[in-house]
Amino acid sequence: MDSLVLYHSAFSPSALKVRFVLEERGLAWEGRLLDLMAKQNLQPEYLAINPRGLVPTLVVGGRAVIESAVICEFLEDYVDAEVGAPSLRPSDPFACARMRVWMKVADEDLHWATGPIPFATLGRLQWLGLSEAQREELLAATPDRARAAAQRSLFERGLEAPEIDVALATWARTLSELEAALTEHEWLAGAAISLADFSVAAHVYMLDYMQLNWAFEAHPRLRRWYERVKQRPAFARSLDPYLPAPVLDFIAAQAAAVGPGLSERLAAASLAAQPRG
Ligand SMILES: N[C@@H](CCC(=O)N[C@@H](CS)C(=O)NCC(=O)O)C(=O)O
Repeated sequence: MDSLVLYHSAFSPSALKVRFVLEERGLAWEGRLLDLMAKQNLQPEYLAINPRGLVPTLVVGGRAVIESAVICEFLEDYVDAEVGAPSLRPSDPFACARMRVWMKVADEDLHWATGPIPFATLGRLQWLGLSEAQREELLAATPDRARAAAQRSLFERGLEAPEIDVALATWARTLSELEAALTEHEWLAGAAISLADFSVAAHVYMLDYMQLNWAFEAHPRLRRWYERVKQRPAFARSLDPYLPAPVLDFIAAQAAAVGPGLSERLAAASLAAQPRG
């Protein structure tokens, strides 16, 4: 099998999803870490392999595969069945369809609900250390203009930015959906863990480190599911190497200051949540 090289970053849920899968399958891979707040993802060398300037990218024997969900399914197709741990894609077509729905929820909904919260808190602190000219340069270089506009809003308004209310409303609705799905199966797609669980867990991890504790208190099946995911050896192997103790301590201190308020806002958003229609 060709070498697997993952361009990633410590906190990106999209990158974390792929690290979970590489580790759960027991595949050998090399990492190239990029600093997203410094926009290393927009350097010409990286844009040459991923013109969208986003992480992750998996380079397989010199050929790039982009988009985290596509990378996860690519690995299922590319890796010989006998290599590594069992497949994370169910063979039953209905379970596979459920898996893909959760992967879409992770990419299309949770992706936009996860990023704003750490950006408005931890990322904002990092950007406060830059000059206005440096910040403008980073924003001007961001190819996706909607993403740049959201980053500007989150930098200027922090947790009061409208993107945070949208994020909390999305989380409120999705937490109910997850709790309901977990009444039917132990894992999101069925009786066995699948790409669905890792795709969603990569986002639920943000609720954990930002201390939005209400999410776990009010959704006991989700809490037990997340505990089961955390017990997989792949979970620690995907996170520990990238999170030195001083970084974790810093995040815990910031999260302790904002987590309770965000939890209250999430509980209120849940009362107002409309089912998906
Ligand atoms: N749909 C893409 C999303 C990738 C994405 O948005 N990555 C974020 C980190 S989670 C990123 O690279 N952001 C860079 C930036 O905002 O400049 C995937 O799943 O791979």
